[in-house]
Amino acid sequence: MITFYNALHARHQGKFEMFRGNLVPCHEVPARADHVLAELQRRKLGLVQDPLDFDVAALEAIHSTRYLRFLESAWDQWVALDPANAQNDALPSVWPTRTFRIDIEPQNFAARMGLYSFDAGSPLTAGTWVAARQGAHCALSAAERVVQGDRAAFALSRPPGHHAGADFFGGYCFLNNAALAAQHLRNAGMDRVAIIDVDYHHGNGTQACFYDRADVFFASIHGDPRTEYPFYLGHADETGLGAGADANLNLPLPRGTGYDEWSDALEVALAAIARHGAQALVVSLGVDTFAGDPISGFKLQSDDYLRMGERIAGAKLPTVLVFEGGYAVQEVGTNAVNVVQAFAG
Ligand code: OKP
Ligand code: ZN
Repeated sequence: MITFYNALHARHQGKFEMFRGNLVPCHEVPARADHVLAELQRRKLGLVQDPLDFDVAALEAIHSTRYLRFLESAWDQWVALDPANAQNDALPSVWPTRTFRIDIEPQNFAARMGLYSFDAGSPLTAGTWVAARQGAHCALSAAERVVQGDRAAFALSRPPGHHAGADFFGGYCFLNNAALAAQHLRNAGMDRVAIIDVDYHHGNGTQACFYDRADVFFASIHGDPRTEYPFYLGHADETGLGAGADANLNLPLPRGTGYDEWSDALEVALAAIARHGAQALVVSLGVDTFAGDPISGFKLQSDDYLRMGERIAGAKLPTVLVFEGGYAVQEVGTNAVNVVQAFAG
């Protein structure tokens, strides 16, 4: 299977995220994607290519124009506040919660950061826009390959995407790569598309993008949001809205879940996707379900990712695999590439 690799990913390199009152080193580091690339090449799993170029309209299919304009210019605005800011990442510190207005874009930069984000764990850096845009182009390129008839394609994009919404970043995510891929498949004439999100964390951004739509089915298997990030979305009773009623399936599982129970949820998700009649599948491929992951709570072993890839391939749908989380840096290559390899058979 072909891989579209974001060779610009390391331009996004956050220093610190907020954790229990301290700034601690980021978990979402460039070495993650480097390890996945090295493992793909070691196993000779097919061509690795740069993505195609897309214009901003391809991103506007999912993201709001004012959010994209903000992301593109945010670093320059941050440095314009004070040249010394160039040494620091930009992190939000104030947010419009309930009762506040979000229709007026504030002139103050910190206030705009808060308007367009939902956590203080996702530093915006000098290269964030360039890296995130190239990562999104990887997802769009992989979707285009599937449109052209490939059985599957892998988008090795970094930073991840599934927490990013139409107009907000958070959870290390800026542009929603999986949502962009799904929308690209729709625009190319596939009437029904499904997304399966196997990252440890609920894909709140992806869910929100398609929550009121019947044409894109979203299924997610994740740590129960009552205890796990992103906390405020991902419960089992979120089944879709309006035309999207019954086109959203959340399968939250408790901390400590291993592959036996996890794979039961996978069966439920794949059965629902088959019932939906999807013509293509997008996989939000996070491997932070691994037992050794430093920020997650499931107990999958490296071999389980082989079974996962084989089983997802068994859905027999043209498939776009999009890299998401996975923070056990030494094992992330093995685990992600196990899925890719087993999928390819
Ligand atoms: C991104 B993806 C850890 C706090 C959690 C956010 C996690 C974002 C995960 N100290 N911070 O892999 O879904
Ligand atoms: Zn995750």
